[in-house]
Amino acid sequence: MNNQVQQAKELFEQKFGTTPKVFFSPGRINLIGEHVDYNNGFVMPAAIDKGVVFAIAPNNTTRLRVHSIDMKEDLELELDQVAPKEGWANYILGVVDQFQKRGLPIKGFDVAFGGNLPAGAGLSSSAAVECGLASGLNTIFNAGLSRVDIALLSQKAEHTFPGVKCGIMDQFANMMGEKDHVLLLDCDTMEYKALPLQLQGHVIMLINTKVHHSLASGEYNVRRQQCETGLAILKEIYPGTTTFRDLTPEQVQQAEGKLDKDVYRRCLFVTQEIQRTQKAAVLLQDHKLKEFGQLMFATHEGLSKLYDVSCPELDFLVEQAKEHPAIVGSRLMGGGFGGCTINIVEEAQASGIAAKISEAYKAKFNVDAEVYIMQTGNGTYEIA
Ligand code: GAF
Repeated sequence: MNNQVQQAKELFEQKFGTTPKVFFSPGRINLIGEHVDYNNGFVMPAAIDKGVVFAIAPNNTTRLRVHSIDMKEDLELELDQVAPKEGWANYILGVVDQFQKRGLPIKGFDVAFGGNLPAGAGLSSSAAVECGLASGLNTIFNAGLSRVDIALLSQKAEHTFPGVKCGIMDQFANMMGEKDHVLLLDCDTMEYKALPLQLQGHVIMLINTKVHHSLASGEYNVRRQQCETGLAILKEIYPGTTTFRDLTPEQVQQAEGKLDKDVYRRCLFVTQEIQRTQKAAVLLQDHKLKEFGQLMFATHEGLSKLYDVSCPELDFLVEQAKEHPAIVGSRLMGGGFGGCTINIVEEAQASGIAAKISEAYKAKFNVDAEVYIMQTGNGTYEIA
């Protein structure tokens, strides 16, 4: 990351001629609890040590000037001209729009940003851009936002400009992450515990299918809508229900005839995944990694067969993982439709297994999968 920091600073100084403040904003992984953050469930993400670096300073004008180091593109406009655009600009402009809508202090500013998160891999580069910028603006204009405020503002920015109705997991992990810990986040109350990540000689290995996932494709929002539709019906059947947390998978099964087929499968998955994540949290704290891994496989099964967010490449990687006893658990991670699987693997076997699975993947899809051993890290911070 030191290279990225140096590069962002230098480019900033070259382009804008002033000295910036610099922020590091991480990507995230998620051990378990998928597609339940927007369903009042529990999730278990961690910030990682890869992410996006922002160099930022006020420019004493009424314009924003942003340089994307990776895209080699500039964005420049008057603050009162902020409106949705295409591509990466939306993640920037959505945050600026939220500052303006909330009446927070904001004036003209300059930014150079870039990072080392593989795009479209499901490591949440979008939340990293949103939270990194929001943290920078918060500091340079003294907006007085807390870390949780920044996460919520960034989530709203994603809803309004890119138009993805995401839950809070990614932005929360980005702001609240702690090195060597996973966060057990209750997405209903926003209470969380940082659990020490003790992997007993295992590592977290991601395998990137290189299938480009695009949450904005609309499928994500469709899932969210199906859950809302299902919950409304289940509330009528089971009076007193306020969220999916109040329902068991058995209750959803009993209501099968009253729900559209896809809506039923989504609701069944959500209630199962909420229970699974609660069990997983106990297992992790009891150091029962093998049992924890079994739940990861079960999550994948549900995401693939009930929630329909997998793809042949992800399913193949999880099937391959089952062939290696040194992999205790494997599943697709994040929104799905591509991106990475997350695997918990015996450290001593990790590189050998990575090579074998990559070879099988190449033989099947003629694509070179990428493998990353992940390290956790801290939530967004200013680099001194
Ligand atoms: C994406 C979303 F941004 C998260 O809020 C979450 O719903 C995740 O998909 C699925 O668990 O990363």
